[in-house]
Amino acid sequence: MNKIALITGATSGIGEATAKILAKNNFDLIVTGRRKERLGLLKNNIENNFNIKVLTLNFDVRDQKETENAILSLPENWKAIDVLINNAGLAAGFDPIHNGNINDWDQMIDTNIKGLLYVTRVVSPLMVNRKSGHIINIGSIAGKESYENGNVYNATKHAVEGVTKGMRIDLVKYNIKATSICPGAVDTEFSNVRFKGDNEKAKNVYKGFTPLFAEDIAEAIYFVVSRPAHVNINDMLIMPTAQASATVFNKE
Ligand code: NDP
Ligand code: 8X3
Repeated sequence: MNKIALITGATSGIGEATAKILAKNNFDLIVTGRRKERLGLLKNNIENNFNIKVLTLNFDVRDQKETENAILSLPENWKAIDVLINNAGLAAGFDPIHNGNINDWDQMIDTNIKGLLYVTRVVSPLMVNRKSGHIINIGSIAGKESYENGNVYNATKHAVEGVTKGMRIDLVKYNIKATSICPGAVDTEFSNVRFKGDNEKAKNVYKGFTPLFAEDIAEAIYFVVSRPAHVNINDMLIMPTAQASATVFNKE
């Protein structure tokens, strides 16, 4: 029987690349996100290329009821989720704290912290019942250090670090693994979202050096989920070779 992975934020970037690499390695998938059309395209693409099954769940992780209802609506056999990848997240804005946009703050806190918790609150009891599971939270270099204008995004990713440690402690007695994967700069839609569609600004972020690509992180996630049962990777910090810290780059 195939293992089952639920990936939040599978409509682009790291989540989408992870769906593809797990499909290639015989995981059945539950892929989620707000953009329903993209979920349908991803399902078709994966099912046409790999011999596995894909279910799509279309919900906004910021809505607790919608999140709970969507996951609890899964057919019983799909509730045996082996791997949960809490990937949905974003940065919104890039302002100093005294000019911060409150809506941006709310969106980041509601998605990156509360959304991750809402999903985990529904999926983790299913894992506890089966005394088996693996929760992977996508943190960031932004959760290891703060940088200028990163303030609230930094705070949300520091929270992901904290809660991953807490999950590991609470769930160890149920044989459940918890891992945080913390990338540096990855060229996805992340910066287009942060800069609200200003694609020139977004492109600039990755100019003059080779950033990570979504597939690099997906490969790391597959490595982590494919360790033997007695091995857990607690934390993985993955950087572009040309990025030494949140702000120090070797740019041309
Ligand atoms: P993308 O913007 O390409 O992907 C973000 C994903 O999150 C999308 O699939 C989006 O789906 C989903 N998402 C955002 N908000 C919500 C929401 N409210 N409800 C449901 N899904 C949501 O960026 P990345 O792939 O780069 O980002 C993935 C994760 O990696 C994020 O947590 C990010 O913070 C983290 N990260 C990114 C880095 C980078 O440099 N790119 C570095 C370190 C960490 P949809 O819009 O369809 O809902
Ligand atoms: C995304 C990486 O450095 O842009 O988490 O915050 S960074």
